[in-house]
Amino acid sequence: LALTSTCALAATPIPRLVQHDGRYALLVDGKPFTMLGVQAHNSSNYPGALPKVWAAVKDAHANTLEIPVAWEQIEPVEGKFDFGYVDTLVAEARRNGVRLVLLWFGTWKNTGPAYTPEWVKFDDGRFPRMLGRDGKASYCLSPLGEQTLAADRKAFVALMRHLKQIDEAQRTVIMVQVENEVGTYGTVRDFGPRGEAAFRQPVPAAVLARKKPPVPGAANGTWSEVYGPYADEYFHAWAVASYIEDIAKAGRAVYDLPMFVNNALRDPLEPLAPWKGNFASGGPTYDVIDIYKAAAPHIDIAGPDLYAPQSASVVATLDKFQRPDNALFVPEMGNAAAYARYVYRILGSGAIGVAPFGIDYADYSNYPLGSKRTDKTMVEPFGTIYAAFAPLARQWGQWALEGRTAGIAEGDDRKPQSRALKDWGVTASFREWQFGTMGADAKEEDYPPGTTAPNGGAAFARIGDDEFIVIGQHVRLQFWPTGANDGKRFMFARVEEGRFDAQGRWQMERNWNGDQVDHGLNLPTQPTILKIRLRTY
Ligand code: N0T
Repeated sequence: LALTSTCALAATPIPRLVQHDGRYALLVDGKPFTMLGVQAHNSSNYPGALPKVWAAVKDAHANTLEIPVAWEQIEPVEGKFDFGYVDTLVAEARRNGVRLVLLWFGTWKNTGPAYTPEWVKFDDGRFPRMLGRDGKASYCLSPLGEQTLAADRKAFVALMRHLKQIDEAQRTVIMVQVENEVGTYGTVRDFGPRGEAAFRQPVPAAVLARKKPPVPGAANGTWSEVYGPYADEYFHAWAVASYIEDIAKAGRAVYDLPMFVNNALRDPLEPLAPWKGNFASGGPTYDVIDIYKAAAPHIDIAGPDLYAPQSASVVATLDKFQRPDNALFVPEMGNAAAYARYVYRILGSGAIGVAPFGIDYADYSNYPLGSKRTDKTMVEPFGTIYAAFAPLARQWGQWALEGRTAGIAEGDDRKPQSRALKDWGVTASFREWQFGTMGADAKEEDYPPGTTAPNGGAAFARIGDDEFIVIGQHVRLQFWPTGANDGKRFMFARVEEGRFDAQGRWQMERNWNGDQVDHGLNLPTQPTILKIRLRTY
């Protein structure tokens, strides 16, 4: 018996990120896994708070819960660790049939030290704060504090060691976020003695090799010589990323789970300019992803937290964070209904996962960042979409890795959008009735109900040369021949509506024809799944 269980243990592969031609999949139990995630509220990381979390996870049809583990709760007294909450969390996640992404709230949570233990928070001598340019102390712990780093690393390693002990056989925990929305508000870097000394050092070769200066500078030398007006921010990004690297590396040496950082964004649409107080300096903003890659090779992904709902901003951010060297992963986005349509865009783009934030029935509303609501009606816009994707979570991850997917979310301009899916194009249009075409002179009251705010979207998977799976809502789709099919005549061979069963097998419910295809494929309010086959003749 002992032998059997040892074998079973060794046979559960550890989660890992794989890459193929610049596209990614998160492997869980050795197979691609699309994370249909939700994140709990910040203060729900206690056993007594979990029932209200699981209820929302269930309504969301999520397969993964992201939830904090706070340094203050695992090491309230220095050197004495308490993993009671972690044990409860992991056991309950298994009972609820979901995976976990743990968020390490250590030295920095939204840049601040609030989740450090009291023995850290109030000992400025041992755990120094940064100094601003004016010499005044910042609220933010310095990334150059050696004792802070050693203490955080020690606690994180203890957590990873404990996870290995309790979870190696089951792999309920699939990823770990190291710190939360790091960087610093109010000062661009640490101007204390350590900061000044480090700032005068030459830029490390690994950084030089990856990060080109936005304005011409010296090929090597000090931060100022190479990066000119960007030197302070880039130096701080390097200091914070190096600190995180040290923690992640030590943690992975003990238990090698994929690890990531999340970012409170800078505006992706305004022209790049040196820091002027408008975002957290030193965080993994899009312009310093190269510095994070150079300084923190044990961090797999820098992910954007989407809290600006404007479609132009969301699209620009997704484009900046999805790179051949950076898997697309959205660790947080607002839980307001306006964000739900972005799930199609994000998963269609081949992201490894996404998680609306604050999906939790604790009586706390995230408005105006998120929804005004705190009940089922807050969860539902995400839950209906996740329910459609859920049986496909494995298959979708495989299709994404193979580059077979695409996604569209209705824009704030309500205009049609097109995508090329190899030899077929598809155009999505919005606010259309299911039959016929609206006149150009349509007034607001002429539009279909439920379309006052943008909420349409569709995700596509090209499962054969002429065959597609589409999941979508509030959208009209029109296919057209392109590439090798360019100029050919074509018809639908088959437009099946149905669903995937729990084993991921297609269950056809009806075949769309006649009115249901003559005016485009009109996906209704509820997320709908089609299996489409086109043919040329
Ligand atoms: C997020 C969450 C939580 C355009 C806010 C968002 C979470 C943290 N921070 O509920 O605190 O732990 O990661 C920052 C949003 C910045 C405002 C952007 C407005």
